[in-house]
Amino acid sequence: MSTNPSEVAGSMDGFWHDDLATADPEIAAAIANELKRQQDKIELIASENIASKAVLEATGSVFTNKYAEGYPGKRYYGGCDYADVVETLAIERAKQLFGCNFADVQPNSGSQMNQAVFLGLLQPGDTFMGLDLNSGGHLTHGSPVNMSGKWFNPVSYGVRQDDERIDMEAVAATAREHKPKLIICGGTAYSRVWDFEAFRAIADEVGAILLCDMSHISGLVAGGAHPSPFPLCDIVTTTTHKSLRGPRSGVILWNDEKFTKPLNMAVFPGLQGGPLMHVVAAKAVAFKEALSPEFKTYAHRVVENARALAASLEENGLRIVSGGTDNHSMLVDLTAKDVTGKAAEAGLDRAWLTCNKNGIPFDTRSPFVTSGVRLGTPAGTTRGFGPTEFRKIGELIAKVVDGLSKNGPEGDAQIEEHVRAEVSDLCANYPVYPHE
Ligand code: DSN
Repeated sequence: MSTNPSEVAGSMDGFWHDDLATADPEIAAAIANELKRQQDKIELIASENIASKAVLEATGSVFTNKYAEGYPGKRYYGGCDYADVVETLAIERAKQLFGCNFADVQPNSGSQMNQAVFLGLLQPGDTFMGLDLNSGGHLTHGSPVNMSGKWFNPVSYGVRQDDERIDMEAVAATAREHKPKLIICGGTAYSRVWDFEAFRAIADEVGAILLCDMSHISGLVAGGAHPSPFPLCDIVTTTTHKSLRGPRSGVILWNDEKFTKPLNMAVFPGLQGGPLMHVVAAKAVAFKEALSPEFKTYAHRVVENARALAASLEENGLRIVSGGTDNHSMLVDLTAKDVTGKAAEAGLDRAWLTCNKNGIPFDTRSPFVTSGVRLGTPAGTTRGFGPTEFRKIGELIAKVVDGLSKNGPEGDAQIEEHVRAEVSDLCANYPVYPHE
C-alpha cells in the first residue's frame, strides 16, 4: 500500500478553478439567470434594492476566509489587522451617516440586530410595545410566532380604521396602561412619516427605552428624505440592504454609553460568533456611498417616484392605503376589485412586475392570501426610473389588476403579454448593471 499522501488522496490538480463557471456550472447558471431576472423584470418589492458593483465585490472578497470574533483591537484570533481596518471604517462611517455616537456593525441580519436589543436590555417576560403586524409592523416586533412574542410580553398598537395612520393617542393610552420597558417604532408596511417626537414624549412619560427599527426608511434618513430618529430615539436598528442599498445585513446604533456594553455583548458573544467580515466590509462601502451627495439625490428621488406611482395607481382606479405615501412604499388595497393579493402578485409576476402580497389594515383574508400588495420604488430608482416611468408602471399595474378583476386569478393573457412588452422596453432602457 502506498504511503505517499498524494497517491492515497489522489491528485489536487483541478481542485482550484479561476472562475465559477468552470468550478460549478449549475450555480453559475443560476446566478446568471438571477441577474437576467433582475434585469428583465421591474423590482417593486419595497425591501429590495440593487447594490453597487463595489458592494458586491466587497461581499465576495477574501474576508470570507477570516474569523474575527471580538471587536476591533480586542479579537480572539490572530491576523485581524485588516479586519480591524474594515470594521473600524464601517463603525465610523455609520456614526457619521446617522449622526450618533456608537455603532455595532456585526449583526448578520435584521432579525439578529433586534434580538440583540432584546437580549441586551430586557429580561424574558418583560413587556414591550410594537406596531401590530396587521398594521404594518414586523415579525420581530412581537409576533406570537417570533422569539420576541414567545419569550417576551408584547403589547401592540395599530393604525386608526378611518385614516389608516398610527393613532398616537391610543399609543399613549396603551403605554400608560401597560408600562412597557421598551417601545418600538418602525415597521415594514407603513407609508407615513414616523412622529419620533410623540414617541419620545410617551417613552419619557412611562420610563421606556425608545427603539426605532428604521430598516425600511434608513436610506431615506441617510439622504435627508425622512426625519432622523436621532437624537430622539435611544437605540436605532436598521438592515442595510433595503433603501440603504448595501449588503444583506444589520446594524445597531445608539448615543448613550450605558447601552454600549449590553448591546455589544448581546451581539457577540450573546447571539453570534465570528462576524461576517466580508459583509462588514461591504457595509463600510455602502455607508461611504450613502454619505455622497448623489445618495441624497437618490433618496429624494425614491420618495418623488413613490408619490408618482401612488398617484398613477389612484388615477387608474386603485385605492392606496391611507390615501398615499410619504416614503418609498405603499400598500394597494384590492378589495374593491375583488382581487386577492395572492392573485395580484402572481398576475403581476406573469407581466414581469415583481412585488409581494401583503395584508392591509383590518384585512379579513389570511396572510397567505391577503387583500393587498406592497409596492416600493428603491430598486427602480436605482436603475434610473423617474416619475415618468413610475407613472407608466402605475398604469401597467392597474391594467393587469383589471384583467384579474374581470377574469379571476388566470387574468387576461393578452393584457399581460402587452404589459410584458412595455416592461421589456422600460428595462432595456435602464440596465441594472450598465457595464456588465
Ligand atoms: N422581509 C422584510 C420586508 O420585506 O419588509 C422585512 O424583514
